[in-house]
Amino acid sequence: MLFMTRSFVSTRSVASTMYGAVALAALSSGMPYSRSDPVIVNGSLTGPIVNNGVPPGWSVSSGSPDTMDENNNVGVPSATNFCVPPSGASPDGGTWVGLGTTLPIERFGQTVGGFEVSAEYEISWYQGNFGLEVLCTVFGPGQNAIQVRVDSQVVGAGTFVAPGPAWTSESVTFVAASETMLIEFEVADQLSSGYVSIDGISIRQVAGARYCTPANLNSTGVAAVLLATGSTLVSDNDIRLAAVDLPQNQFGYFLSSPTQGFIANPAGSQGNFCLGGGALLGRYDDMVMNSGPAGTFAAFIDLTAVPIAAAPGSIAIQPGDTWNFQAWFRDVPNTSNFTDAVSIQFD
Ligand SMILES: [Ca+2]
Ligand SMILES: [Ca+2]
Repeated sequence: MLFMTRSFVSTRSVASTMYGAVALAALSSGMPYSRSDPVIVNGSLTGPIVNNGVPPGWSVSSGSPDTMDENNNVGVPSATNFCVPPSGASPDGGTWVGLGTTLPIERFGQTVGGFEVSAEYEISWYQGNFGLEVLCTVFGPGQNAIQVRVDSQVVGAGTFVAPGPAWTSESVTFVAASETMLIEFEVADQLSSGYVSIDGISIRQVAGARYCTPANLNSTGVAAVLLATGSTLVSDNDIRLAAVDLPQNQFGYFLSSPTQGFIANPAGSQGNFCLGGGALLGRYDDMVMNSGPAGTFAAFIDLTAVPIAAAPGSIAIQPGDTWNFQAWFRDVPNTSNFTDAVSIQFD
């Protein structure tokens, strides 16, 4: 403790101009001299089962959102009257929040600080449309989704799905307008009768620069996108890649390379390959994923072991390195395609 105190004092006394110089250098080079991620409080939505109540850390904005799980629909103890029972808890686990379209519209949220103005962020969550039995029998099942409001403006919605047992992984992106913003969730189609569940909410800063974009259209009629989020500091080892807007239920994997390239329609693919080849081209083919009903797959990648074609088969990213990422996926009928690509300069 004594050492800590003395060390602190002596560091401060070195020269206050040191700090100014370091800060200026960091600013002028665009380096992340500090990283303050926005922090969602209780993104797991953990709380007691309650009809008309949200978990700690969250506030009701409108109507009566409920805290529930697979054994207690709409926050009513022992109620299991779903349209379609959920397969179980979401990948986040535990309780979640259910939102209905009964008026006034059910909406909840929290004020989140720590945004960097003008930076892009991804809000991600798990979504399930398990409904409420009476809505199914009286009104018929309808497709619905969760939509997100940032400072009251709708910034996007998850995949519209009919009542079913599956949780899907969803996300939207937005650019921060201020350091502190109100993040809220509600049902997207408020004119239909519906009851949709949400769990596992997180916010991450978008990393890297997109190139080779937009990708060629896939069978869904849109171009698939690769989204990298997290920290560009190698020491954080916190980069998550998400391939979105893919066809449903198709296999795919990520690709990596320190160089960029361009090959149109390689091996009969409908897409473009935008990485450099050679010994350092890597395929995450030990991490093959399925796009599922939401048409997306995502994973954290290990910056200490990026796959490469050459021996020994993987390499550790170093500060100062630039690496490029893309995703390949199968598509119908009997073809394949690619997302666009992201280039990340690591610090
Ligand atoms: Ca949860
Ligand atoms: Ca309710």
